Amino acid sequence: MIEFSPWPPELAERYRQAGYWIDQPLTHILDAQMAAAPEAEALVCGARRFSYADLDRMSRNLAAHLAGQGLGHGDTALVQLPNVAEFYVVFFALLRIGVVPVNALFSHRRLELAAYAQQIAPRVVIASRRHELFRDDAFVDELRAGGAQHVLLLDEDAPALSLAQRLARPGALPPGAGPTPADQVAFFQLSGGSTGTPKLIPRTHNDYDYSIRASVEISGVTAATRFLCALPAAHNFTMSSPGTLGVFHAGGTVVMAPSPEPLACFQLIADQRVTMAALVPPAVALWLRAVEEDPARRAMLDSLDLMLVGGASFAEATARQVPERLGCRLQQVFGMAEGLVNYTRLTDPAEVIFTTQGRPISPDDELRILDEDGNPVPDGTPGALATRGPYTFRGYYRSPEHNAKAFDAEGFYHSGDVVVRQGGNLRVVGRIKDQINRGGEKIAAEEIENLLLRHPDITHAALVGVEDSHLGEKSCAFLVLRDGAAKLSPPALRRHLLDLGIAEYKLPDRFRQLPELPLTAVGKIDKRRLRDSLAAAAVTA
Ligand code: OOB
Repeated sequence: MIEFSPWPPELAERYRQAGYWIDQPLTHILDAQMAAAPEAEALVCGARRFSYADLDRMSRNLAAHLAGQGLGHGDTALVQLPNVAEFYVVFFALLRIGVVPVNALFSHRRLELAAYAQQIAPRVVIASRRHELFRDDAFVDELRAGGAQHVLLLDEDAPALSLAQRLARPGALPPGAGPTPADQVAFFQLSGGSTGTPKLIPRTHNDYDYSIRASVEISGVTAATRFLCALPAAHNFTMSSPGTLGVFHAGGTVVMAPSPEPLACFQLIADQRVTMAALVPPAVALWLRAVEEDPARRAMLDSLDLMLVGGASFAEATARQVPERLGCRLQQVFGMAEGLVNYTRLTDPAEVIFTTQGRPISPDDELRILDEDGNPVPDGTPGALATRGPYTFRGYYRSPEHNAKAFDAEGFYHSGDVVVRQGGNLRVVGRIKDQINRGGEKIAAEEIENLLLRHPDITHAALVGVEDSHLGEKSCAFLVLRDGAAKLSPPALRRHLLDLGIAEYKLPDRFRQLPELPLTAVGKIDKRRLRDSLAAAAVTA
């Protein structure tokens, strides 16, 4: 079994009593559709269409192959696939035999994948030759040296390595193969992070399944829903809020889009009669602009009924434009891979939908909004969010030190968000975690600072967020160089970071070199002053 921090027995008991945890593995999502409507359309991916029966058959073929190789409970997999149907085939195949995957984002590069591999020691690797890391066999060989025995690749010709061949070759599951128990880890979600290394979030079948079922209700997903999967498939928003798994749960159809780029998405919406989409705020802005540029495009969005927006702060003025310009309803989502998800409800008054990020999924989501001394603040006053509940995790994988800081004695997870509660709804108004939210993509400042410090000429580094009209926030790295070192150019600094293998979205947008970094009274780097200096420079510029 994969270790994780369990809920205390009395809470587990309560979540079962209340009907949240129903002790079914996530594979039940597929089994239920196989019983109800196997020929219904599950997925559209480019020119390919997959029924639930196709999805089930291919995932069983792969599961049978892997189980036949001796893989099962206690094993892990590192998966990196783009937005393609195979993402779900692989996910269900691994769940089917109790192999626990980490689904890396397709934008992740060597550093992120190596960090995940180091933490889970995967026996299985499933990736795509279209990704630069897998274009040749160097990284695969490294993973093999670390214990990965089974490698399957998409867009690969060699039969031994070809994922496509494995999905097509019929196989039967050996007796005894099955998912992990529902109260155990099903897979790992990825944390946006605020620490030096990317952290993993164990999610159990029970907790994840509940968040999916409840989200399906809240967003009104049905078998008639046709959902556009345009954000990265592996992200928690895309997977479960209510996301692709929510759509499968309801028997609807997922339409894969390679990215949220508006014109390609509009065409898919028109061709595939998409009814529901999920976007981060900068993508919404691009969609609005595309309609503004050519109002005739609005007709392409005819079938679109509901747009979910989350992942980063969504300006009220932009929110108000969604129904007007895109012709669909809006639902705001404030969630986290760690668990807690808040939604505005479809029946809420317009003011609530435009000006808040909604309220939690569950009556048993316990929220505390705390001042600097850890005391609850009154409604209407900003405070730090802490939460526990039936689908909020209880600890990062193998990270006792960080867990000691992220959780309090009562098991509340401190998300690092600053929120205001008003009339039962939350507004996200700030952040105390050392993270930059670059249009929904999260950057842990410490991770980038550590990598900058690996440059021989850099002695101090601090990464801070800078306001940005499109992305909400961009990143700026403040650097102090070794005495006598020549100034470093931004391209050279980016090259240094890329050579270390980070995802491109984590590259600082700006660099500033200073003789020294300002310190607080206790001698920590004063990031507030750094941020203020940028804001002041923007005003005078
Ligand atoms: C979602 O998940 P993550 O894990 O990438 O990021 C979580 C963090 C939150 O702690 C918060 O800082 C920020 O992203 N965030 C928002 C937000 N939604 C997320 N900040 C302001 N307004 C919002 N609406 O981002 C995620 C997971 C599930 C559903 C939706 C988003």
